[in-house]
Amino acid sequence: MTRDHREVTTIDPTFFAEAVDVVGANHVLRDADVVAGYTADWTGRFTGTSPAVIRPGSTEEAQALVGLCRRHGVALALQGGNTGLSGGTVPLAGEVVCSLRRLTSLELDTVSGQVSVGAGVVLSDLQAAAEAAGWAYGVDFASRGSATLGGSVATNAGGMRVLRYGDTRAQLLGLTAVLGTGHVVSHMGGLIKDNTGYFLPGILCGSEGTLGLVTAARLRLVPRAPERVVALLAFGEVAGAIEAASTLRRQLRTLSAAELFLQPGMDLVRAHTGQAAPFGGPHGAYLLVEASDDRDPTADLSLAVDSLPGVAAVAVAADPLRAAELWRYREGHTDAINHHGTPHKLDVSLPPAVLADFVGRVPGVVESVSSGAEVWLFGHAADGNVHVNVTGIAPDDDAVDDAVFKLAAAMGGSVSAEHGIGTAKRRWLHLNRTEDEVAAFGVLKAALDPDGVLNPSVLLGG
Ligand code: 2HG
Ligand code: ZN
Repeated sequence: MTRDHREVTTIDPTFFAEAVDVVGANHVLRDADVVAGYTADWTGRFTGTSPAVIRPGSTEEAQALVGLCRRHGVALALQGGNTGLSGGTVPLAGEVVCSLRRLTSLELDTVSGQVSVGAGVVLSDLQAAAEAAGWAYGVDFASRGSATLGGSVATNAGGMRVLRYGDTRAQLLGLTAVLGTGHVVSHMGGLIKDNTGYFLPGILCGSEGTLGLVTAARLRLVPRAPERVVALLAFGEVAGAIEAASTLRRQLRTLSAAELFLQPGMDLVRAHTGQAAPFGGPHGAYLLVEASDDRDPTADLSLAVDSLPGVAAVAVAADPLRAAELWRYREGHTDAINHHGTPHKLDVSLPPAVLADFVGRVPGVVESVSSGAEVWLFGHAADGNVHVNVTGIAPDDDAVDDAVFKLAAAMGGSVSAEHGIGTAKRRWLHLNRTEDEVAAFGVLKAALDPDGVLNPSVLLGG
């Protein structure tokens, strides 16, 4: 399905010849079948077209490529692992895809507890390298096996450990990026105290590739917490589960995740994975909690869970295999939903006080605009982030998106908690950002990417 598709401008063939001079013939991919592997998003909701995929192998090559694009008036759609869920990696306006996956350098500094990574390093590879060196990386999310650090930084990726370590921005000490002007900004020294002017990583992180092409990042690591225990708690009501997440944040110092999901999602995941039911009966809500530390946190977790009101059933797993099984009920949602139908991904966040009310109201709001739609609700209970997934509606039917985003904004929430605006949510940016804020975004865009060569379809390109 092609959504919001625009005219593809013709590109002068000398552009491709010059691109070959920059990155080498093996890294200018023009075979239509190969290029097609880069033009759709993971969910299948957004598809674009592109004349080529170009894969720079260094910051210098990326800089030369940006210069080439400016001279030829060619726009780039930047792509890492292509795991984004807001259509932000898709060449909707016929952009040339720029894949950063070749930038896989990884240098650990075990003394400072920091790492320098190329944009193409895959999250799970960083996590494994950090663990092997006696450290850990504080960000984790389900697409860890394909998502890259460049994309993670560009979108300020969140995930399930935000409650403990913060989002990607909170790990970011510096980065290297090629701005749309062609300047390379590189600040990778990793000094913890360094008040020497504008903190450019803070502007580039979360800018979704619209201001600069991130080629590397300097990230902080956190102490390992190798002893883990996971508990799945069942509640009669969503409000009980959300209240419990908040209590555990206060009472369990070792809490490292508090994930919410509901019975329909549990049933869908089980139908997809073949897993057994964790408990006898159906329940109003589930909260998956994890505690981790350098000493076994099972006793602390059990004590904290025992004092929670409204818990209808509990399964505790310290054994890694059983713990992974419990995690699969939650992490299996994205796959199971995609298997069920092409989803609309409405990644919102709400203030804690209204989160349960929002979850309760969403199905009625969706039903009121689309009677055939199915709603799947899950997310990160401790940081107010609900993933409203909706199937059973056409990919380009925005009525449900509109209704859910308006409800979230009216209740004090955000239309994009952690997935970004991408191309999917440009229409609703104004629900969270004032006219002056959007104008300031435009000023930054014009200053740092004056020719509009970087991700022109993303965030502001409505
Ligand atoms: C998660 O929390 C990811 O698992 C994906 O952010 C959410 O599939 C989704 O909507
Ligand atoms: Zn998430």
